[in-house]
Amino acid sequence: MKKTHIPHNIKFFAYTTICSIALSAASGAFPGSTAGEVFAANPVFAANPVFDADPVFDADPEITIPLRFDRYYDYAQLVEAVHKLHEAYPELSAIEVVGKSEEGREIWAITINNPETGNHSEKPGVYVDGNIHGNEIQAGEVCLYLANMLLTKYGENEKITTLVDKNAFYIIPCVNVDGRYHFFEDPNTPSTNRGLRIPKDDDRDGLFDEDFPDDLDGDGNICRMRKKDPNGEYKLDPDDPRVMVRVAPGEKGEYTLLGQEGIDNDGDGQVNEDSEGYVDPNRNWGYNWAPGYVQNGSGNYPFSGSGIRAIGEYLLNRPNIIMVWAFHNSGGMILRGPGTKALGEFNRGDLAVYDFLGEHSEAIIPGYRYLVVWQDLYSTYGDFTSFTDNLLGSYSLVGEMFMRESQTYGPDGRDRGGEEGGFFRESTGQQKEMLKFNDNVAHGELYKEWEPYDHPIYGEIEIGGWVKMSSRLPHPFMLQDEVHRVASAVLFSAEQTPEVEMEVFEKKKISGNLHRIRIRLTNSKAMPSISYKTVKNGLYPKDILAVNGKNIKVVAGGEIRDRYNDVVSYKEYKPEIQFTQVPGFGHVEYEFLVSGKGSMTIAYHSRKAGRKKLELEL
Ligand SMILES: [Ca+2]
Ligand SMILES: [Ca+2]
Ligand SMILES: [Ca+2]
Ligand SMILES: [Ca+2]
Ligand SMILES: [Zn+2]
Repeated sequence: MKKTHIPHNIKFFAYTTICSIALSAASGAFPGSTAGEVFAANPVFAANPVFDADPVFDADPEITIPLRFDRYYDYAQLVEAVHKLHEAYPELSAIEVVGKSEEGREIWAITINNPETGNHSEKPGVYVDGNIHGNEIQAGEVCLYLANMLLTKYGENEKITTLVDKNAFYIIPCVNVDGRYHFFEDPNTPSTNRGLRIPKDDDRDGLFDEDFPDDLDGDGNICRMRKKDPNGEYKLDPDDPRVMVRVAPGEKGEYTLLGQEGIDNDGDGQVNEDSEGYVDPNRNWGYNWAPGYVQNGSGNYPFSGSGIRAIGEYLLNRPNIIMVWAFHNSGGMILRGPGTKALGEFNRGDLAVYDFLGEHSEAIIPGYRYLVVWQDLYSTYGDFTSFTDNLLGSYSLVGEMFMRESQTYGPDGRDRGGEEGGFFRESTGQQKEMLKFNDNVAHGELYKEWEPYDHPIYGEIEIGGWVKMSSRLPHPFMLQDEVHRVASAVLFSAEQTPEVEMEVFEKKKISGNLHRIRIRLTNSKAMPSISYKTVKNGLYPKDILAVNGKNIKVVAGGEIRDRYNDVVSYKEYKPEIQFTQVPGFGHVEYEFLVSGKGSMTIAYHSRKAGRKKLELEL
């Protein structure tokens, strides 16, 4: 199979984030709403000046449960949606502020768990987040969708009810809250406003973030500039003059492309050379971190992002988390680590789990491909899932949501263009298909027609191209389908978190008051009770199987290697405590030789696979 490289965060974007200069035209789009009153009456919102200052919020429609997924929620609406979910299902959910961003916005988490079946910290934890890159907003919607599905279908759908009873779900719909806020509020391209709001002097002139792209025509988008030029390298496509085609060698050109919409704000002779940031929040984690000269955008030191640090602590305080999902856009990929080749491949046991989850995810979300980060894309240092794989001991997957191919115009939804094009340098064939989609399905909402503009440096130019809500985001009419399937892959992984049952399969009197007790721990799901990597690195103690009782003494105990030939590897000291791992779709067996009379307790205690207890009378 030919590998297509579809990076969502290639270096190119490191220099294309932009700054806030004007509010989008969305303000005032929904007059007559009562959302403002709801908002003001809520002390949580009222206490936060960020909300009070948001003029867009007051004009938007009221958010109701079940949530709608035919629209995108801006930052304030996303936070309100989290509150509304909790208010509608207070018994199954808890919400909290995990930390604050550079600009003081709150990062909210919602925990979904049925406390009647146990404390969240004693259940296999499934952590899901999204929108660590500010522009990747559907990654927030899929988190809201998952939370909405778990809560609204609890008691209605048997599978979902079982999962909410079995697991603890920790969901942070928006990691990069400043990024999401600015993506909605400011003019952007589909790929800008990714990073953290930590000022950075990209062009090393001593000034920070002094020249970002500018929304010259005031339409809320950063599009592209082109200028008529008989010596230019481009001409217009004869079928569709919106498409620019590179001229053949020796052929006369018609146009020069001038990059993103903008002017030379600081008069240094360069246009758009130092925009907002750039610290990439997905390169700022404290495992396999590397400085900027190795990993662009990594920040000055690991966890320099205040929200990133807060989420790191949040995770380490929840060692029961065994499954992690982080959502991004785009490309239609399910990615696993390792982030760099030097980290080494996962061992066989963990690989089997990843492959099982990855292959089922591919089936649940047709078109998505299960890939390995360093091998199929590029090396990433200090990325989130390297941290969770290695320091949280979880199985971790990244979902790159949305395939642009499905926005093309044609029966197979695939690129039918001639030449090969990368993700952001589409073939002209693909461009034309996407424009037909824009014209006939999205009714012109995704593409800004080229229009003349008088530029202070370039003179008579044209501005046009794909708008910010295009390209990496499904059109709202496609959103529900996308988030439902992707959330279903999360549900599948939750189903595969360990489910350990404990039984006494033999209780035999050997002599006098000496008994032989044999115990079996069976795991009916794909994930082991603790990952193989965790065991190998000694990240946590293994699971504990402990026997005790007032009037009993454990004389010997150990794992049964061969039940038929009575091969047991006895533990030399403290035989009443055994350390174990229960493999996925497998079991382990232990033998205890116990003297004495009366009752005894057998307890299994796993950080990630829950707890079990049995009482036995001798
Ligand atoms: Ca600068
Ligand atoms: Ca900068
Ligand atoms: Ca514009
Ligand atoms: Ca400049
Ligand atoms: Zn991303």
